Amino acid sequence: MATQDEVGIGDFVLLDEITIEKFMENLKRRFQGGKIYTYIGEVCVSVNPYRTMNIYGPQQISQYKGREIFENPPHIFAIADAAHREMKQQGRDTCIVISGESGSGKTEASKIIMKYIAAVTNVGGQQEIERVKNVLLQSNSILEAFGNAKTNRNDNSSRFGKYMDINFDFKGDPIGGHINNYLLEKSRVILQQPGERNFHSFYQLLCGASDSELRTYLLSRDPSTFHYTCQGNVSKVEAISDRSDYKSVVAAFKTLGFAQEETETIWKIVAAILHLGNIQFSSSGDDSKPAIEGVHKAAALLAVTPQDLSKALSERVIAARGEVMQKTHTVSEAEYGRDALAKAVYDRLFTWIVDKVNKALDPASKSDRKFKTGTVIGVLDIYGFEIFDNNNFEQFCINYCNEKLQQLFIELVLKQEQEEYMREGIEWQNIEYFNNQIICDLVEQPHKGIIAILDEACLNVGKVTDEMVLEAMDKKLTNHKHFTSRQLSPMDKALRHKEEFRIRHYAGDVVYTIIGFLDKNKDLLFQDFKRLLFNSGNKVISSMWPEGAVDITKTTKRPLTAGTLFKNSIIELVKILKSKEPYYVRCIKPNEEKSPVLFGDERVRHQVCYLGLLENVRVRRAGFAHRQRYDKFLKRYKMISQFTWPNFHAGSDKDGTRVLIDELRFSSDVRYGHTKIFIRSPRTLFALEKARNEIIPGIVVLLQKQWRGAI
Ligand code: AD9
Ligand code: MG
Repeated sequence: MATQDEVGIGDFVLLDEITIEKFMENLKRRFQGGKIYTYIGEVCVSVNPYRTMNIYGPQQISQYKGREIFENPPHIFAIADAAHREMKQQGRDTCIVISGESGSGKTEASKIIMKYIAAVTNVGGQQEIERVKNVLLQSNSILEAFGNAKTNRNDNSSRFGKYMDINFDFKGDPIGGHINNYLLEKSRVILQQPGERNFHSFYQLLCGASDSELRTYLLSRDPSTFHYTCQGNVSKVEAISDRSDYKSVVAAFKTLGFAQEETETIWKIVAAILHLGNIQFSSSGDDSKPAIEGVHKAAALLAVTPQDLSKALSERVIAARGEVMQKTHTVSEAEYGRDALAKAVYDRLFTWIVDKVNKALDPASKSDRKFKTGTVIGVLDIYGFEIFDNNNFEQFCINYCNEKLQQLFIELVLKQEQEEYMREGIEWQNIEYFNNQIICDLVEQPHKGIIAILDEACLNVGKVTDEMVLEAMDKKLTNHKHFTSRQLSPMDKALRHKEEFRIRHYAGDVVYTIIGFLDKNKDLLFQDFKRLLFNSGNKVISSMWPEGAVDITKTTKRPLTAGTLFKNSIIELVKILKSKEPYYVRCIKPNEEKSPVLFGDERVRHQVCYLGLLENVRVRRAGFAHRQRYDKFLKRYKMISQFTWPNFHAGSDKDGTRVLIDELRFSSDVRYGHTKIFIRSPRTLFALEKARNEIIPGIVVLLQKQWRGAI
């Protein structure tokens, strides 16, 4: 329980009635009263305030440091502290799973958590730990520059998934970390919807670089002169200063130990991509190569010759039965190739940067002292559920990933909780909830799932079109409750075109267009480009493309598709999260207008429902706020009773627990399981803690006296 803070109720478990109306009333009252955090037991519900809150300063840090969740008003610091304390005291890996739709505040929450952990650790002021903390914090500005962008949902939308492990030593100080990144939305490099931007890095370079740097990168300052930064028709975002962000990123590169040559290459690649986007092709007659304009700048920045770049853009080498042949591109094939190159170069750059950040964070890399990696706290901040006017393969992947996280929440918070009551022999009224496993299956099932159907089409050597993939889906998914298409329900008004299909996601219906799915799933890049970049005169660029060294006549195994790779990585992620003690932050977006005052009842209610928050409260409340093994319970509270202090000798730990609870008259609030005590109200726990805190000083004095007497 949170101590009663003045606005509304700090823990939904304590509402007098669990209805959606009461839930909403409390959430709204608290939001309007400036209280953005509310608990459901140990789950923290966070509503995006869309304004700077003065609640993350040193005073709050010391207020929450080392305190139990229920001792203070709700705050994300309490969750961070609990995860840190659990890890330190119990030696268990923990993780903080932050979920919620696009723009609900996940990335901000993850940064607040990291800052808190940095603030409460390294009291001894060790230099190496200070360095690690700096690297951890500053890695954010680099990853956001290259992996975030303005979308129509969020000005600083994460376009990649990020799971970060922070490693701690036995004192609980950070000694390193590791980032896993998930599928970057690379199509944004070449295409932006109206109102959206490319990745921040492009604008940072154009706005932040000095005139002389711009000359090095052969750039003019105006984003509207580049095809890859002008399509959305916005280059400036009010809340973002590209200029100062550029400076922060450059400083962060330094802190993380990127060499000057590496930093320069990174920006050269960004600039080269802008120039690639401006390359034009025109038909120069039947069957001959397309004429190309504007390759020089991109070639210079990539350290390849203009001739080689032109060649790679206008024709490709193919090997059939050991023979090598040239095949000339049409204009549209050449344009496709150019865009594929731009996307691949950016994607590879991003992965390379993440690898470099990981090297700077690697706790094992400090050879002077053999670090043991110790325990970890994982922080998950992934792209939130999103619906746009046009939803493509990327939204399909992002939304699938959110289904998996919801499934994890259901598993750990709703399902296992109820199973534990049964296991422990506690009387229990089952709580119904929507299990989205059926939607996860729709996407990931072998043979019948959407990814499998896509993969099958990609394997086909004949000409397969996106439309044919949709037909295959229609056949295999005819009666699926969560899938439909124009073919299956012609009267459905939401489906405007025959290329569209709809998935009924846990968080709402999304209409996807199948166009581009096949291509993005195959995710091929002509070998010619790989060879070109491997042969770059810039050794940093060359090192990014080792597969360019492969001989064209050597048959290589067909690589896994983008969909399957993503699915595998998310399944792996879920496995990692399941192996740790989870803490949850459930983020809610109060309105679409980014307003600090608007609380859109309908929008919020929708999120509360699909996140399963009400069911969470019901399970928690009909159940028990707290449970603990008898031995642990007795160890912590035995000093409260003269019958159990200093030790209980009259029976088992369970008997001792019972004696203690009876004496304090809490019997009606607890149930005795086979191995654990279950406490219904957090108030009881709070009272136990209070009694313990009052008694401990007296015991310390007593022990000191005894100790002195003994010597
Ligand atoms: V996405 O799925 O990556 O598109 P997020 O990560 O959930 O999304 P983000 O954290 O980026 O959302 O929050 C969106 C914006 O809300 C931020 O840029 C801030 O302007 C604003 N925000 C979110 N949380 C806070 C906060 N605790 N205090 C102040 C906040 N502003
Ligand atoms: Mg984000």
